Amino acid sequence: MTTLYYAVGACSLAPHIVLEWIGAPYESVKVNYGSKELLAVNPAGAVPTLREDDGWLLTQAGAILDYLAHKHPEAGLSGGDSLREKAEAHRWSAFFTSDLHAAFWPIFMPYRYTTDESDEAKKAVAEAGQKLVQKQLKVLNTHLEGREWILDGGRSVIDAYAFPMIRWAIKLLPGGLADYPNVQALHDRLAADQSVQTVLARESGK
Ligand SMILES: N[C@@H](CCC(=O)N[C@@H](CS)C(=O)NCC(=O)O)C(=O)O
Repeated sequence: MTTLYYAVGACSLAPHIVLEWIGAPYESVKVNYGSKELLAVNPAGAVPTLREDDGWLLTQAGAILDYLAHKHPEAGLSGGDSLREKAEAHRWSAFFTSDLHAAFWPIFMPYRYTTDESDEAKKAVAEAGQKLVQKQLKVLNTHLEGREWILDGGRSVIDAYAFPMIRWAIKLLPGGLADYPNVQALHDRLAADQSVQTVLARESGK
């Protein structure tokens, strides 16, 4: 059985949702960052990490999502198979990994971005992160104008990838998603999904 190592509130929520959408049997294992259990499967001590029955391990959210979409073509979550559709899926996967996810790091872990240990310095780093997040949300909001899902091929792993980050934005931005109505609409569409609710309940221990 496929096993997903996840942490509560982390980006691992994305492959967790995708596994639920796919509907094939899987196991999800809750771990703590840097724990012995997690380090045994991912030397970076980070989630998500995926393990297959034969011991094969895969890290990096974008790679895991792409793998799951293509391992289960019957679920129709790849966003399409034409050359350009595949390129668009890679484009948005890279956007979430490198642009939006990375923009949250200074907010979550400001101490990694300054050698100044004062609270003021860390606050300034976090504020810079917020500006960066807003910049990337604007890109996503513009793209979503008139669209139901991020890719032309319909609901895909990329929408699941967006979901944890949109939740972080709601929680961490002073104005929430007020300036990003299309992002809010995508969030609401996903939040209304039964599989998404199942995973959120599991992750929060309900
Ligand atoms: N580039 C990696 C980043 C994974 C990552 O850093 N995940 C966070 C949770 S969202 C984590 O495990 N952080 C723990 C840490 O950095 O120590 C990916 O996209 O999978």
